Amino acid sequence: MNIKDALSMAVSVTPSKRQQQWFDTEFYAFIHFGVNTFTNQEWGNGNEDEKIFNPEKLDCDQWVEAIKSAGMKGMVLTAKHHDGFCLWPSKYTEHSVKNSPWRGGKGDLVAEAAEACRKGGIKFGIYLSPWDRNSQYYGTEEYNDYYCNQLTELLTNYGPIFHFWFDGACGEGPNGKKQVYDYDRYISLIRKYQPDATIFNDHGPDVRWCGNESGTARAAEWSVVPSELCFRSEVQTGPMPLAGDLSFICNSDNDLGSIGNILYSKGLVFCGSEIDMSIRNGWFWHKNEEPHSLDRLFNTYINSVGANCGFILNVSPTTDGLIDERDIVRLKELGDKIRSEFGENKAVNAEIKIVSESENGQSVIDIVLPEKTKIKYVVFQEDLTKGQRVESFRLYAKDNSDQMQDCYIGTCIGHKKICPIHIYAQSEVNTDVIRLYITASRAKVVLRSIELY
Ligand code: FUL
Repeated sequence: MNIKDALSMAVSVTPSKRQQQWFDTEFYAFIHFGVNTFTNQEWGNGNEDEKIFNPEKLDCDQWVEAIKSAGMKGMVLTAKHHDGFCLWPSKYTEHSVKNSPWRGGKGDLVAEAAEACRKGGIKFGIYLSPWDRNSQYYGTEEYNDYYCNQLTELLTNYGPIFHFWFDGACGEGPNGKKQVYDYDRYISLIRKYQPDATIFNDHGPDVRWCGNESGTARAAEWSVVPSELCFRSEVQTGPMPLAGDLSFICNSDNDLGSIGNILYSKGLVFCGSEIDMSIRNGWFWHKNEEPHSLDRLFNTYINSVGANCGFILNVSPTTDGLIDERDIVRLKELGDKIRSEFGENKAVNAEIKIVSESENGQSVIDIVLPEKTKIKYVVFQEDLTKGQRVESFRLYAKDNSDQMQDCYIGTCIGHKKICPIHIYAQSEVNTDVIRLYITASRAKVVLRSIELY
């Protein structure tokens, strides 16, 4: 097989409908809430008294308003964290809201959160920790039944779930044993009851972990990656021409989907990367922590949503059951900043001119504006139904002396690439022509959109 055929094979790997929907959701919230909120811990040990859980002013509509003010389009709730405490009155354990004073033991927080999302017009998702430090079954085969029973309750009683989050953490349970998780069973239950939900896990099937919790995407974040990394995803093609040993590959590596890796893979999968980060240091609320700066959050947005990743930003309700006022302010600032930076697409009346195009993937495209316009960002999307193609590109802008000046060098594009331009040490240019050089592409480039802001 020659290199061209191998690259066409890589390009034939495309997202499923649910993966495309997930990519289009782009930015959504994580909510970490549970007994840890009341013990001021990050990881509960599983023997917390249910009576400590009493968020007296709980108001999920307030959460949804705050989430929407940041421009987020969904919410994923920790229905159960590692401590095993369930935010819904599960039939299968006593360790839940039903034994807490909250709503007189009659409350169901999953139901309230799902309803608030539905009312507020955002999507609802679930996190159910496989690691459970409370369950007596943990470490035995019976635990997989227990987990599947809980999963079934969550998948069948709370309406549509857009995203399901499997935490990779696997520690010891109350009897000192570790559990072998039956992921095949868990995944088939989700497919059965919620076929449109994407499933996140370190190794796929639909969405993979970006490899850190600090909000950092790779320089080139490919969605087409070796099945050796995402071994829970559906293999779409392979073996690749140099198929060999990729057993070293791991999700904290800096390089996953480069040609240097994929040519050696036994098979390729489509699995997008998700950036998970909390608005503060902790995942749960701690009174003494402050939200990250607006700059840090906005940059993370640019380097996640704008770097071919999804962005799940965690917000943690307080012991009252409300989002902290400090976070409310920061979320709104973030939303305002995103709305003002990306408010008006200046390319709507632009002419797109193909200057040159070659079969080997290289091409030159001019974006010609009717008049000189101030531009800060160039935003591209590839048409992923045709596979992820672009390896590298450069941007030039015509300056005041009609010279083409380089203003950005990029790697892959994928679902979305936001390019903040830099020219003469400025982050804005007054121009009427932006030129895109596709310097390397796995096949002829197919863009879904070109926008200027
Ligand atoms: C990790 C967990 O251990 C943290 O507590 C948190 O839930 C984070 C999102 O995932 O693996």
